[in-house]
Amino acid sequence: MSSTIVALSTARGRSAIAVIRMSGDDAIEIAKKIFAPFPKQPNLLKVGTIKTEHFNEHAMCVYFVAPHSYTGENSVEFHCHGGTAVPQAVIEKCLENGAVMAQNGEFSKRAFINGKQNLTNAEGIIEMIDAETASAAKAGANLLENKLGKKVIALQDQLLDLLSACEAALDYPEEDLELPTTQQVDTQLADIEKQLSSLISTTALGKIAKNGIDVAILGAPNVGKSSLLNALLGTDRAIVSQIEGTTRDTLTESVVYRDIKFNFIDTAGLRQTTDEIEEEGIRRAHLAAQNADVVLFVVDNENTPLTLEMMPPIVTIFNKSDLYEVHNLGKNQLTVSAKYGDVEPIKQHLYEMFNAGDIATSDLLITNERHLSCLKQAHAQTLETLQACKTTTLDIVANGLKAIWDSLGQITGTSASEDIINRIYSKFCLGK
Ligand SMILES: Nc1nc2c(ncn2[C@@H]2O[C@H](COP(=O)(O)OP(=O)(O)OP(=O)(O)O)[C@@H](O)[C@H]2O)c(=O)[nH]1
Ligand SMILES: [Mg+2]
Repeated sequence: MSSTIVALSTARGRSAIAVIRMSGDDAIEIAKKIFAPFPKQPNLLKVGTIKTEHFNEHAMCVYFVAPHSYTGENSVEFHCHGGTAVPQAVIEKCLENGAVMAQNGEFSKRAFINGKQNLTNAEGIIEMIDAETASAAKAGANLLENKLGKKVIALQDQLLDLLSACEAALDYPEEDLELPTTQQVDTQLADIEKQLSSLISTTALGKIAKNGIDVAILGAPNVGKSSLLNALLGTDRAIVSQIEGTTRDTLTESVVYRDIKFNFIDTAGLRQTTDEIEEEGIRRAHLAAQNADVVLFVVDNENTPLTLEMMPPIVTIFNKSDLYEVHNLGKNQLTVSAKYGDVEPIKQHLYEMFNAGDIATSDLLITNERHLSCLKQAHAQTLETLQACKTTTLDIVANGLKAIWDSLGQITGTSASEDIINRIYSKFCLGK
């Protein structure tokens, strides 16, 4: 017996319509008490009235009978006027008649419990809701369409075949079953290892699809870093002046270029200083550079020594190209005029540098930390088991196979703990 939950499924605030969702054993009975005339059939939206304490709300109602609903339970949706007061009054009516307020993600969690979705589907929904670019939405849609789930299940099937062959031979030695040789296990496992590492290797592109590319803009004072940020964004975002040391705080703004989000970080000019605030700004500039995917090192003449020692790759930008000419541009060096020229070539360069074009053609990218850590664990166990194939007996190998199977199962949820499941669904908004 499941309680009947209710929540507003559309965003709060002023809007044309609001959708209120109710799910649970009594959802249809409760709806019948408050909405008339109640639809005669499921799955059809009908116009009617909800009598609330202070007013009559002209709304629409549709109901779904278990298991044919999003949650797999009896469910009802009211499509009423938007805003704050009307949806609130409708929710009150549901509560008065026995429903309880839903927790964040409770509808989706029930869908999981009722076998309507697996964990990667749920995470795909979250990624789609959060997506700011088409690439990010596509990565979410792939999860929702169960592309990763199917891949994981295929790998698990392969493991299960191996495991059952090992176990049958181990458990029923008297049957004289043909024992798979460790050599056979070895070949198949090597194939699984290859598939896992190729999945893991999509993470770099996955991160770009989901979060974009973090680009820190560094350089000496006055070389035109803030001018460059403004030009890249196409807006007058940062203060620009001929006074050295204008920018103190780091300043991050994003722009979408060919479906990829670029997160540009303007920073304080690098120089020796005794000014405490400026010093802090410079410390933050270095930090931004360390955490970025790439640094644009801006200079404003041809003779600046490139003395930047940092981790991420560096693209040197010879700015103020209207004032001088650069002879012999090297690899990862570009010349632009932030003030007078076109800075699109920088975006183009970064786009190509990170192979962002491959995102559109790739079928499956790992975009989720949790999936990555399960895959890495499975991969490490595969390597260990491969080693065991060479040095130990079949029963130890079988244990290894089980461990890999379990790690993969955590991705889709077949072997995930209650904690993990709760954590995933709590990320949902209310009403989802
Ligand atoms: N001629 C020319 N001047 C530029 C160009 N880009 C920037 N400037 C000028 O250079 C000066 C410094 O520009 P900013 O963008 O404030 O430089 P910054 O690197 O952010 O400086 P700080 O914040 O002090 O570190 C301003 O007077 C800009 O107008 C350019 O392409 N050509
Ligand atoms: Mg500046």
